[in-house]
Amino acid sequence: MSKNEIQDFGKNLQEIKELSQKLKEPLEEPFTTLYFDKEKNEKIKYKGGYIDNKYEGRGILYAYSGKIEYNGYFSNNEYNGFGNKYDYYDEKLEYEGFFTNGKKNGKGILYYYNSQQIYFNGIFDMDNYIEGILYDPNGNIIYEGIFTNNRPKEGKKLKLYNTHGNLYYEGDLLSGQYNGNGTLYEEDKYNYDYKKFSKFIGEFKNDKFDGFGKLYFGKYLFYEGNFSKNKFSDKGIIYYQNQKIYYDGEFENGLMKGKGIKYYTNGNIKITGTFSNDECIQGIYYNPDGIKIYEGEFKNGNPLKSKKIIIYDNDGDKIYEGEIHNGLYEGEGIEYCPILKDRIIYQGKFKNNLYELPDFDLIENKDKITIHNTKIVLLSQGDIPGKSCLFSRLLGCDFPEDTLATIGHDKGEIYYENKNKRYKLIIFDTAGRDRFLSISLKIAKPCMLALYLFDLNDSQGVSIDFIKEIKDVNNMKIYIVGNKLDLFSNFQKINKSYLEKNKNTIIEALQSNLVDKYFEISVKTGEGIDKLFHSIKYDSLKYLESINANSDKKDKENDIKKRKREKKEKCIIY
Ligand SMILES: Nc1nc2c(ncn2[C@@H]2O[C@H](COP(=O)(O)OP(=O)(O)OP(=O)(O)O)[C@@H](O)[C@H]2O)c(=O)[nH]1
Ligand SMILES: [Mg+2]
Repeated sequence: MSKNEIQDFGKNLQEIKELSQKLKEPLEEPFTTLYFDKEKNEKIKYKGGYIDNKYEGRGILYAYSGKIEYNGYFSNNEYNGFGNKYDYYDEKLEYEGFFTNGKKNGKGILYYYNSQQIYFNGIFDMDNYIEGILYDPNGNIIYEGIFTNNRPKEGKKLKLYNTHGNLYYEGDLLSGQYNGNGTLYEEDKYNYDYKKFSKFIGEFKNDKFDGFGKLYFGKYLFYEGNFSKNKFSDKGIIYYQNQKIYYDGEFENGLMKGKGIKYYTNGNIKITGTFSNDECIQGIYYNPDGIKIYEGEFKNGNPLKSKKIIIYDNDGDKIYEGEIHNGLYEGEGIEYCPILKDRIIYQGKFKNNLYELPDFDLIENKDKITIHNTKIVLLSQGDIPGKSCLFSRLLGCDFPEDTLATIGHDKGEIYYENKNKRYKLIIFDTAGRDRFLSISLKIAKPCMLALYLFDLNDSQGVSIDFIKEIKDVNNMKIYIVGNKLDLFSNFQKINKSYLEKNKNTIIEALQSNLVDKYFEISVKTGEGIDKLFHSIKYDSLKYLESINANSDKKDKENDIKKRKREKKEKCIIY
């Protein structure tokens, strides 16, 4: 139908009302009456013309509720010609007009369900509106003209309602589709990807979200940004329900892809990096307090399964760089000193969080002796930091309830295996009181490693001078070991406030290479002991490897072996 043939819809209305009036007249006799239940003859299903078991001519069709569903003309069992169609539940008028084979076709009027005001007055083509006037629930004209897709063909800022009077779209239309700016409400139940959405405000192209827009779930803003064919695209922001930002970054095909930042609900950054398929594949992870914890490539967004990662401690210093699997150091990696920035403790292969121990051939020296033992000493100065307790624990005993001040020294032996070879570690526990120090340093003479213990809680301070004295004994390796970590809360452990007094001295000792490693342990709870023991084994084996490769050193070791045996001995086999 062309524009200049536009109907006078006022006439349309009048004509239809007159035809409907006629339908109020009683049916002409004779007519057939049909029942829902033939036997009981109770509920009438149909009254009217009935030929060859089909509704034919004028008739009234009833719903099982007893209400009229249709009053009008039939042909071949279907609505054909003029008729009034009602809601089968409460007999509210839905449509009055012409039908063809059960479908609205030709002139007709649709009504709002609740108010029974006119919804649409115009012309239908097999149930589709093609031309006419659309009204709002208050009787105001929304649109007058041609329709496409059952919507006005073209218009700006149109408000469209469903027949229940609910607004479902407010905006621009072109070719009967949402095109331009608009707001779509969930009432439409239109076939969109985001089924849970309650409202979209933004740009449309051919019925799809396309361009900039805001998408709401329930009453909350869920997404604000660009869309392409209904999907998040280019740049956008996803919000938490509390309306804080969850993700701010790039999208492709509805998923996070490209550069982006994820946030915690407290507003702090959680991850910044590169995303793919909604997961961060490369970037930096922060804890909720804003402290950097991981940096690298994340497998399926999981930093704990990564090929290339840097792990940071709470001061933002690197503690590990390399491969990690299920949260454990596994594969090639570098471990850094926790208190001295960029100081490498170990570089090489890791398994189960621990570094791989060296393997080498044990050689007999000229006296037919295979050197497989190393000696270490526990030292402290003045303080009673728990040397004897550590000594007991290393020898496999429980944490002792009571300890006596050590007088003189104790000696213990540990056997352990590595790559099918057996090694012995001899440990000397010494007396820490000042008056015994010169004896203790003599005990240290044959040792390749000294553990300089101090009490993290009640320290008299780590002393550079004492470290130098140890070093002067035989240039041995030194670990500084802070004990009694159990006396601190998690909070204190995170900010390491207990280290303040000694941190600079320890850093100085590490930087000047007087000291090799720094550990924090609790002999009482066992925290850090495995790591310490592993490192002792590693340095012992490295030492043995070097003396096995160097006969001079072997002989020297042999001489040391021949010295007189210490009085007290304890032994453990690992
Ligand atoms: N809370 C706590 N107390 C510990 C820990 N380790 C040792 N202690 C306590 O520290 C005190 C001293 O322990 P020792 O092992 O005798 O100290 P020491 O260094 O051998 O002392 P000397 O032999 O006198 O030089 C004891 O009361 C232990 O119970 C620990 O990890 N945590
Ligand atoms: Mg002791």
